[in-house]
Amino acid sequence: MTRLKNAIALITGASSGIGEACARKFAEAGARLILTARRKERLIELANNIRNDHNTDVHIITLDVRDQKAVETSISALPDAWKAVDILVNNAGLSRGLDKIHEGKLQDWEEMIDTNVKGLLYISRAVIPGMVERGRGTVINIGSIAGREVYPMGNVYCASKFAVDALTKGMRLDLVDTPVRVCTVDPGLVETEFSQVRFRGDAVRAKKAYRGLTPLTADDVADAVFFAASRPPHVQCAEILLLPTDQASPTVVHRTQ
Ligand code: NDP
Ligand code: 8X3
Repeated sequence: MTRLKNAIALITGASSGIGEACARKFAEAGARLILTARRKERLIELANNIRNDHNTDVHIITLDVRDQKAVETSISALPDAWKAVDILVNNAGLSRGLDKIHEGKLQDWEEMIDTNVKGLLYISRAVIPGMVERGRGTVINIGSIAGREVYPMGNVYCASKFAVDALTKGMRLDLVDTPVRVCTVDPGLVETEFSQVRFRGDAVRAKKAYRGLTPLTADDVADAVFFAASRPPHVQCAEILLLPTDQASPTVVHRTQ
């Protein structure tokens, strides 16, 4: 898609799942990529693959989005050729545990809120001013069906995604008098490392989340993100709710076994 040729896309959480799929999708369209996550080796491998497959520029930043100082420093220290970020995909995020509210672990709560809410804010605060100054930009936040409807034991993860929804709406209101557009892509069940992270490496429990149904793939979500990013400048694709055909709500899911 020529509209994104040479556009600079900054993707958080690019070392896996939806972020990685977005990186490949944008690279196919000739975008230049700034890829961030904590796992440096994964970013290096992905960047090398993308450079080979798509002959496009990739810049990596090893970054924990919870570290406000590191976020600020690494964005302000971007080389001149990489400063003009056109597309920000706020994707880095995670869930920890699935516990009743009175049994939840404080450390899990802190990690989800610090990553999904505060991390997204830190990155946005560092990147959006440049978009406003340059008079162009697209922010795509990865929300969730969990940010539209709470499910049992989803409590704090759902709250963090409700917060993402509020921030998306707040950004759109505050940026309405600028050319910067703000979108949310809210997926249902997507088979990535998400459930393995949620259940701390318990592969059997993680696999059960997708038992007897056909979940979305990370590529399905990347297609939606790409659609939002590639609309003409006057079109703001405000919200995309993307569900597997087997899913009607967080709790109403058709399973064959
Ligand atoms: P993955 O676990 O596969 O990917 C998560 C990504 O986030 C990784 O690249 C990880 O990189 C990064 N990340 C996590 N914590 C941090 C941190 N502190 N600093 C920087 N990067 C971080 O899961 P998904 O691809 O599924 O998740 C991506 C987003 O999609 C999340 O926001 C999630 O909430 C959302 N989502 C997922 C759904 C699903 O069913 N899978 C459905 C709806 C929404 P690293 O560990 O290297 O730092
Ligand atoms: C991830 C979707 O339903 O597993 O945001 O919480 S769900």
